[in-house]
Amino acid sequence: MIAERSGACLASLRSFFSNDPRVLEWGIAPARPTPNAGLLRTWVDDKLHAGMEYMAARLNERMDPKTFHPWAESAIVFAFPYAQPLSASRSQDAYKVAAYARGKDYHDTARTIWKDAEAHLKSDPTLAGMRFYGFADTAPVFERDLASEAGIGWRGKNCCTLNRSHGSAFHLAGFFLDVPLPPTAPVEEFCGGCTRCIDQCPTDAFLGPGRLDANKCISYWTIEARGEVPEDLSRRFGGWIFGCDVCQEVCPWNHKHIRGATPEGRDGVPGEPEGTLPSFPDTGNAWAALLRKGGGFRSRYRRNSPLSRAGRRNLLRNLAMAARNLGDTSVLESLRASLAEETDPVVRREIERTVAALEARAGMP
Ligand code: B12
Ligand code: SF4
Ligand code: SF4
Repeated sequence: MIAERSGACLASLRSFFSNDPRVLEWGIAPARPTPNAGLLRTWVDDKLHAGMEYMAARLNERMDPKTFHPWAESAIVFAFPYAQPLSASRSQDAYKVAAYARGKDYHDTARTIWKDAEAHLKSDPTLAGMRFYGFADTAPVFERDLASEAGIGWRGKNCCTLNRSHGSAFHLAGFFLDVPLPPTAPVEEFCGGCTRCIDQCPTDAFLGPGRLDANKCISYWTIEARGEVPEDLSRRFGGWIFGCDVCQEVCPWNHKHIRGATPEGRDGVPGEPEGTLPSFPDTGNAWAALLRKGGGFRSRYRRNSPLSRAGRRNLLRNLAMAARNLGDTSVLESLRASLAEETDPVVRREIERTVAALEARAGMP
């Protein structure tokens, strides 16, 4: 009976994933603590999670899927591409948004894929009563480690799950099943002697290979943190206003994808309906106008975009930091207008600093 269920499940998974153009890779891991679960505890104990308290909460569940779902036997992990390819060609003078966020929210894409998978699996009468739980950064799951266990890729020194065919420009998601399945073989590690990601991180956020201090990471500060960013750190953020792709852009395993792609050329994940991407401002002034109160940010990005995680307030703070770093005096007028209406002390301070720095740059008294 168990063997029959496992066989049916494996066949159904194979037929689903081999016909789904949205998915780059998939694999199976046993639902048990991964051999590296201890790395997660050390990371939290060392306070490398900065202000992300959700990483410290429910740590045991994150380390062991069985604590989370005692019935789980197998974890199916799949990878699907970022909304846009990584781009090395974007100007150093530009305001930048991470590739994954330049499109619709990946949680929605993941949910659609796993719901389709669930329907496909349960259409087989042998599997109709199976237990199923989907995740895509929506639950306490150690996704990159499960991905390594499921043979999706290896753990790069930049922490990202890396794959020889696809680089790292993909998201991870998956689902737990109550069916025991044979695990996929893990893949070999191919970083070799390379250390480009560690050497070229603008804020020196890596304490060592695969060990990221979120307290120094641009991605943490621009997406997750709501407080004031230490000025000696924000000075190194360049034009990033949401996330950061540097440690992936410099990775040789991503270069063929960067070279082969027109930066804004693909509309979303292959296999999804076209025309789902919200457009992005291309100048500091246009960003500032969008981020004014009533400037349209909420209606454009509230739903269906990763930018909603940072929200209008954080993005305005980030824009002010980036304008200062880029020395973009053309946004002075717009930022003064924002200052006149903003009440949040963190955002106000950031804009004031920028206005003062840009006025000095423009030679204004
Ligand atoms: C918290 C978090 C963050 C934090 C902390 C990142 C971090 N490195 O821990 C911040 C906000 C900084 C962040 C940034 C980003 N994130 Co994030 N994040 C998460 C989250 C919610 C948890 C990650 C976690 O557990 N961190 C704790 C540490 C210990 O775990 P880890 O880095 O995942 O673990 C591996 C390494 O530490 C490595 N390791 C540890 N020690 C050692 C030692 C050696 C020698 C080696 C080789 C490796 C190694 O092994 C661990 C297990 O595989 C996951 C979703 C999830 N639920 O898992 C997404 C997730 C990891 N993020 C993701 C993405 C896309 C990003 C960004 C690229 C977004 C951006 N462009 O700005 C950046 C990349 C930054 C980076 N280089 O890691 C994707 C990763 C996809 C991929 N291909 O790897 C995930 C899986 C979300 C998703 N479902 O798609 N993120
Ligand atoms: S995302 Fe940016 S700041 Fe964070 S570790 Fe990578 S290169 Fe450094
Ligand atoms: S840049 Fe080099 S060391 Fe870093 S993840 Fe890529 S191959 Fe590995």
